[in-house]
Amino acid sequence: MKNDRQMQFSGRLVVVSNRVADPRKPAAGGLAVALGEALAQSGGLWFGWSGAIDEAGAPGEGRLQTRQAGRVTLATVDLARQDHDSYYLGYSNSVLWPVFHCRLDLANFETGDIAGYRRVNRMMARKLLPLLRDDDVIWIHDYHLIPLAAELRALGCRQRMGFFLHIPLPPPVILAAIPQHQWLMRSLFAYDLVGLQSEADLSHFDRYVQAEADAKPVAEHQYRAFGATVRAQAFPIGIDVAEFERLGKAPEAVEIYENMREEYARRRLLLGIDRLDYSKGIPQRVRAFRSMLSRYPDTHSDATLIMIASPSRDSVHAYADLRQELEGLCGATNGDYGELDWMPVRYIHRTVARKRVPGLCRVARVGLVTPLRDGMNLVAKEYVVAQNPEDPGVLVLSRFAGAAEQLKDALLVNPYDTEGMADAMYRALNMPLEERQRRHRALLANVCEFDVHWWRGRFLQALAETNADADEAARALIATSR
Ligand code: GDG
Repeated sequence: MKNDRQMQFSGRLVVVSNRVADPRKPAAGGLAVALGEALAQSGGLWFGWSGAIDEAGAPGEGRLQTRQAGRVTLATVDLARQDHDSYYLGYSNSVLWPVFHCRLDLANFETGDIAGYRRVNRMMARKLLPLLRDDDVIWIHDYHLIPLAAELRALGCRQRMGFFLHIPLPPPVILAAIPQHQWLMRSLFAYDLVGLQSEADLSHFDRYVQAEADAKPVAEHQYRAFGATVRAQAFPIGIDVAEFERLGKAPEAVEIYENMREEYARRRLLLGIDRLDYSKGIPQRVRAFRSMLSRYPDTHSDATLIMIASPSRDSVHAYADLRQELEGLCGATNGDYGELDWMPVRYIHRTVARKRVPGLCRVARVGLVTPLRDGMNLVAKEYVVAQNPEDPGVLVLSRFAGAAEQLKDALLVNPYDTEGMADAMYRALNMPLEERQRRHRALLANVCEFDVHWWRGRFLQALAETNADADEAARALIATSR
């Protein structure tokens, strides 16, 4: 809980994110726990979509429900079917997600879903407004809610507001492909602070606002445009190391570790755990694994790739295509290389229980985190923490994950380079103990220092230091002049 002492807010913290989790439930995961802790300390409010779809609901309307979880109030709204389809499946996940991950080929610009995105952000602002107090500090998360601060300012909100983008910010030339890019980026000037995952993202922000918005730098990474000033900064997100270590010592994690070790006693395991998403580079990983089998015959009857790809956004078209492609690749690899007693690829399209994740990571000789593009990637950090320091596995990490800026002692790979990645897998499988230990020590030190508490403390500290009052009038102006 480093840095909490530095927080300078007297008021409540209000967190807004697309989904709201009960921070007291262990299944909520590290991020929910960390945000929940911050909320519990100051007393706070967590606001977002309930996850429910109201089939009979009118577009732009949402039923508000509140309940108490300790000192934290959880406030959620349901979404009307049309709002869910256009705001969530449509603009958020079929425009912003692909473009921000540099997949213009998968973006669907022609549906008119922007109207639903605006409508839901406006509705969220209306529902949140009566719950706010004057001295609240508001922390809004992720691409679903970029214009929320502007909507709140239009309703007269003067509170300090920060935004954190969990996914990458693409280079200006890619961002500019979004027909509404200027409106979206102008919305960011309604915040006091914009947090990004990596220095690369920050440099994209700097370049965009200067080239496309004619923003004038007033200090380092602080810009004036549209009559307002905003500060941007990189805050690489971390994991809750202590929580993950605790999970790793629990009976479920120990049991899966021991079962797997026994079952695969004669094999060496490579592991991938991802949501089934085209940004995660999953087919590219199977192709590289296959290339390793073809070029290094000593891996036959030995190297085994376990790929857990949990279902995600099934009703978006591009995800169904990905699933089909992956099933074909895994089947072909097993068909071509498998033996009666050895399946090279174990592909599981289900969510494994969170309690089992540390045990799985620990048993794998190689952790494969090879996204084509990723804001950060928490699996990379979880894999490091799960290892036995005496006999650690090797992290193979894509240079295009935000985590690569911090985890330089991983084997960094280019996921588009099939042979290069195959060589890295082979090198990882055969890395001498001393080198594995050295790399692991350095990685672990980094993951422990920059954990989720560091991230949260750093962001809130920077938000507390912004000059919140200076531009209120101007921000209200841009919010209403849309
Ligand atoms: C976004 C950004 C950024 C995965 N499969 C299973 C499972 N998981 C858990 C992992 C990890 C989490 O889900 C995934 O986190 P990531 O960071 O990899 O990815 P996104 O969901 O895409 O998250 C990303 C993150 O926001 C935070 O800012 O790092 O770049 O895209 O904790 O362990 N958990 C369980 N079963 C699974 O099958 N229980």
